[in-house]
Amino acid sequence: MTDRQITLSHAAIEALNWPPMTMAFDRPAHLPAPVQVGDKVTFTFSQTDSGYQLVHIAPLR
Ligand SMILES: [Cu+2]
Repeated sequence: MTDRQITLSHAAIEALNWPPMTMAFDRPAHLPAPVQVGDKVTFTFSQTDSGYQLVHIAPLR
C-alpha cells in the first residue's frame, strides 16, 4: 500500500459483478484518511482511466 492507495477488503458488489476481494483503491489528494488499518469502513468510489478512485471513506461505528 502506498500513500496514494488504500487497500480494502470489500464484500461482493453486484452492480459490477465483483465477488468479495481485497484490492487497492486510488486515494485522491484531497481525501483525508480518517481511517486506521483494520477499521471497518463504508466507502464509495468511481472508475477512472487508471483504476478505481475513492470518493468517500469513513469508519463504521
Ligand atoms: Cu474489488
